[in-house]
Amino acid sequence: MENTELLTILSSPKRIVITTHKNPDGDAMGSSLALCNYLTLKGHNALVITPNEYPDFLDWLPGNSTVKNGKDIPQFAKDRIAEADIIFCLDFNTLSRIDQLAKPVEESTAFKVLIDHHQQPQPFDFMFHNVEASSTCQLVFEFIDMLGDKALINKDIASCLYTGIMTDTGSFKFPSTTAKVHRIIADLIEAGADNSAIHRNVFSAYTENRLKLLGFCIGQKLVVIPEKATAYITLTKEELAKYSFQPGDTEGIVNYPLDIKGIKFSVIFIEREDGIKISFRSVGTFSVNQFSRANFGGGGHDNAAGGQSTLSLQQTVEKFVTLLDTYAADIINS
Ligand SMILES: [Mn+2]
Repeated sequence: MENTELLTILSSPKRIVITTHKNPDGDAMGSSLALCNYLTLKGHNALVITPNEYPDFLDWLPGNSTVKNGKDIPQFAKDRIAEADIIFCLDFNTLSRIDQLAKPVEESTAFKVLIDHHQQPQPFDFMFHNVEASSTCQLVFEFIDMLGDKALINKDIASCLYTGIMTDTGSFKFPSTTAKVHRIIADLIEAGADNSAIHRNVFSAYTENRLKLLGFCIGQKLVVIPEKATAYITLTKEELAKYSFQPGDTEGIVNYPLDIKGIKFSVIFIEREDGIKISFRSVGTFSVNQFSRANFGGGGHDNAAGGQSTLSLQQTVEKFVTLLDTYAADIINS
């Protein structure tokens, strides 16, 4: 569909639901709240509904207090989705990523818009999609710009967008951090985003337990396989409980093994009630998106992907270590 048709749809006040992936991260919440703030400014009745809770270090985001957690109030979420004119799906590529919200979204007759940068998205009524984009927040910036409303990006919207670009680029160091990304960031700072405060809000907001959990992972749970340029960490339910695990506490831990010289592939396996949650990271050409799709029912980006396993933690790790024999050459040459 053409942009002009979307412009027509958005030209009168609409009931809008914005949703994002399970276990929302900085890009998921930053993009959702930026878009919500923008659509509200434009006179729409917009609401962000998440599939579940998200970490405390995102609580300061402008508009946070209006967000509804669909897990806490399932009937409300279903009703709002059912009566929506437009549903925006942000930072995910397939409805299975929004858990129990998938069915109501699928059944809704609303006009459905995808704004996302993950690979191989399913079809939507309107797709603003680019796998080259650093983040969904970058795409929301470009989406607002495309609608001719860049001048409406105020401090609140800019702060949300800055947050997601910052977190999805590893603080502006991943290869996706192009000159264009820096120009957008410059625009966001000019629009009022307090970059220094945002970094502290997000990255210097650890609880004592979270910092100690990180220390435990690196000090006692890190397994390094130098001949395969790989390192991994495992966490059991008991270990998480010992450090009073809160959502978000394990976020980013998977990146640390890549700080070891020569390590190109890093994985964390986390035991949850509903199975093993896995995060993959790589540097260079080794695609963890393909690795996860082929072996662990997940996917994402070339250098950052998620996955899962219904085997036990030990069996999952054994499967992984066996697979390394097949992939070692690709990892080492990455
Ligand atoms: Mn993202």
